[in-house]
Amino acid sequence: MFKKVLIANRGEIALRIIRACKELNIQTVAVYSECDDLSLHATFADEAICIGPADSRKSYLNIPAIISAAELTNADAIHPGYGFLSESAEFASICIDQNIAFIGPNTKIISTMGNKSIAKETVRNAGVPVIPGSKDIVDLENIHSIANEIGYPVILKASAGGGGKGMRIVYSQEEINKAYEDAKLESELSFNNGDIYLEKYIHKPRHIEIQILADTHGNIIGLGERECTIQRRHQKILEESPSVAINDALRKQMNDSAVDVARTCNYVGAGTVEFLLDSNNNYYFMEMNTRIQVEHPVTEMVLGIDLIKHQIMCHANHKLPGWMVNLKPRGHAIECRINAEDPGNNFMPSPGLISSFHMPGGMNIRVDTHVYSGYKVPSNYDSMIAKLIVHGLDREDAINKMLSALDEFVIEGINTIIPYHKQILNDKNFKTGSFDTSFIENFNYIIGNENESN
Ligand code: MV4
Repeated sequence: MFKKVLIANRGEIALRIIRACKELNIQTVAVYSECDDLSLHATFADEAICIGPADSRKSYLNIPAIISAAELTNADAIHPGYGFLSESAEFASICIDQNIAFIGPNTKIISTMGNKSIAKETVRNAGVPVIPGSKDIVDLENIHSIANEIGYPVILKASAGGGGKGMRIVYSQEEINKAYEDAKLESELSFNNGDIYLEKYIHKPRHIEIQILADTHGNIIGLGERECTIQRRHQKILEESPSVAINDALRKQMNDSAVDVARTCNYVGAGTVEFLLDSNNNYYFMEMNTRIQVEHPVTEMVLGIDLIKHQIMCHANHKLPGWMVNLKPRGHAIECRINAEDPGNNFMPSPGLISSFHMPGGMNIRVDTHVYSGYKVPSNYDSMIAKLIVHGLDREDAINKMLSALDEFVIEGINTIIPYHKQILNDKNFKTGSFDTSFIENFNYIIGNENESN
C-alpha cells in the first residue's frame, strides 16, 4: 500500500480523499493556494504545503509546484481528485517519470478518452453502441456529405471538449458552415484545439452513466448507473441512483457495455462511462471520464461501498474483492450540489463570508463539504461549496428526505441554490420521473416560492 498520498486538489473532494486515506492508514499531504489556507483540507491533512497564489493556473494547475511538494514530503502517490489536473495526460506522465504513482489510469488511456472523437471510434470497434456520426473529425470539404448521410438534425462537438463547449446543433444544410466555423473558433479558444466531429442529434435524451472499477489483475466491475439528466448549461446539479428510466435488463446491458469499454482500453482504477438514452430506450456511448466524479456518492450510498478507497487500492495493485461482482443497489440515493450562486439572479456566483452554517443531520443524510461557519468562499474557483446526499427506501422516500434535509440546511451570508433544489424536488414531472435533458431549460423557478409545488 502507499505510505503517503499527496492530494492535488481543494474543496470537498480533497477532504473526501483525506478521509479515505486516513481509514487506509495512509499519510496525507494537502496542497493549498494562498486563499485556501483556512480550508478544511489544509487543516485535516497530516501535512500541508502552499503551492502558490489564488489563481489556479499558478497553484492547483501548477505542475512543477505540485511535483516539488510531493518530492519535498516524500509522497509516493498523487490523487488528482476531479477537475484541475485529473485528466491531464501530461501531469500523469510527469508523475510516473518522477517515480510517483498517479491515482488514475495511464497516460495512453487518458489521451484516448480525452479525445472524444478517438474515444468514440475505439469504443465502436469494441462493439459498444455509439451515437451515429462521423468516424473522424470533419472539415468544410466533407461536412455536407457526412451530415446528409447521417441526416439532419446533427450536432457538432469539439474533439477536445466535453461539457457543451464548442457544441452546436444544426437543423439544416444552410446553417452548417457557420455553425462549423463558430464551433471551431470556440473550441480553439477553449481547448487550443479546433477539431470538430459530427453526430446525429438525439432529441430529448437522458444522460445515464455507469461507474466502473478495474484492478491491475484484469478484473473490471460495472457498479450500476447514475441518472444525471438534470443539468443546467451542461453542469449537473442533481444526480440520483437508480434511474427510473431503465429496467434490470437494460441496466445489465449498459453495465456490460461499460465493462466492454473499460476492457478494450485495459482500464485501471475508477472510471465512468457516459451514455445517452433516447426516447425509444436505445443507449449510446457518449464519452468516458477517467477520474472519480463529483456525483460518486450516490453510487456509494446505494451500494454501501467506499469508491475512493477501492480506487486507491486498485492503483496499489490490490485485487478487487470477489463479493463486489454480486453487489445489488439497495434503496434510492439523491445528491444535490449546493452551489454558492443566486438562482434568483441568473445563477450569479455568490462568494463571500458564510456568517452562519448549520448542516442537516439524521439517518442516511450525508454532507460532503470543506466549509464551515466563518469560512470565506473565494471567488477564484468553482461555486460548489457542498454536496448533500440522502439515501431512502425508495425514490419517494429519498425525495422527502432530501426536502426535509434541505429545509434544515442553514447557510447565511451568501446565496445558494438550496431554494432552487426544493422547487425541482416539488416539480410534478420530476416527482414522476418524466424528464429529459430539456427539463431545466423549461423549468420555471419562482423566487420565494420554494415550498410550493408547481
Ligand atoms: C448530445 C445531445 C443530443 N444528441 N449529443 C453533450 C455534452 C453534454 N453536456 C450535453 N451533451 C449533449 N449531447 C447528441 N448526439 C444532447 C446533449 C445535451 C444534454 C445531455 C445531457 C444532459 C443535458 C443536456 C442538455 C443539452 C444537451
